[in-house]
Amino acid sequence: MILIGMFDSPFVRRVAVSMTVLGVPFEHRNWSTGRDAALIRAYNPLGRVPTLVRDDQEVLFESTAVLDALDQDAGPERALLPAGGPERRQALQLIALATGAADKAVAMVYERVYRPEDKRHGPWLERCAAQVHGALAALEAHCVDRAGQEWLIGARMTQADITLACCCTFTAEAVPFDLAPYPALAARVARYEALPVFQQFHVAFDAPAPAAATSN
Ligand SMILES: N[C@@H](CCC(=O)N[C@@H](CS)C(=O)NCC(=O)O)C(=O)O
Repeated sequence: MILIGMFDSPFVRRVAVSMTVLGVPFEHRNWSTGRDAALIRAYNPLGRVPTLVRDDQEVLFESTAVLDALDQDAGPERALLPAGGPERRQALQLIALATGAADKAVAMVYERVYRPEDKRHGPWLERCAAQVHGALAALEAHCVDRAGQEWLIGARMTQADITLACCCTFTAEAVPFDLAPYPALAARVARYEALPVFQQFHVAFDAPAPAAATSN
């Protein structure tokens, strides 16, 4: 399989970590949504990452859809998203909070990268920041509830843990947001980030090139 996208994207990174946890080997194309937009569009009409080219050349995009396919391949015993019931609902809600925070962080980065400085819209940036803080506070509450438990849900690592680390680290590093006001969340993210599988795919945030440089 070929995974397209840079690991400073929380969405690409959660796929890379998940593939590694599931033991799925992949080739990596370190393509930027800025300078390599045309290359990415050849596989994904949206020009977004992650994009996964499967061994049979089927192309998947949208990280949730990619992860769903990987879980299907892995089978119900090894799938990273709990199979059903309250655990699945809870995992999906935690994932929604974490990816939602990352989505808003990406929007803030794009406002900075793609809009001229004198045209940036303060109320929009404030709204995004409030939404990120709302999500981080809700994640903090869950981490407080899970104090002393190794994983967010049940007794093994799930997609909620992977997504939490990837999205919170991105949010903290790319905008940046200080996680200190969320100590249980910060401690859990730091503990996950120290694991080899997270270290393997951690790279410094590299903002996409501004619009003027991406017309290729
Ligand atoms: N919901 C999407 C979000 C992916 C996303 O926002 N990717 C960013 C990089 S972090 C991207 O491709 N940006 C380029 C663009 O949207 O134009 C997913 O989970 O795959």
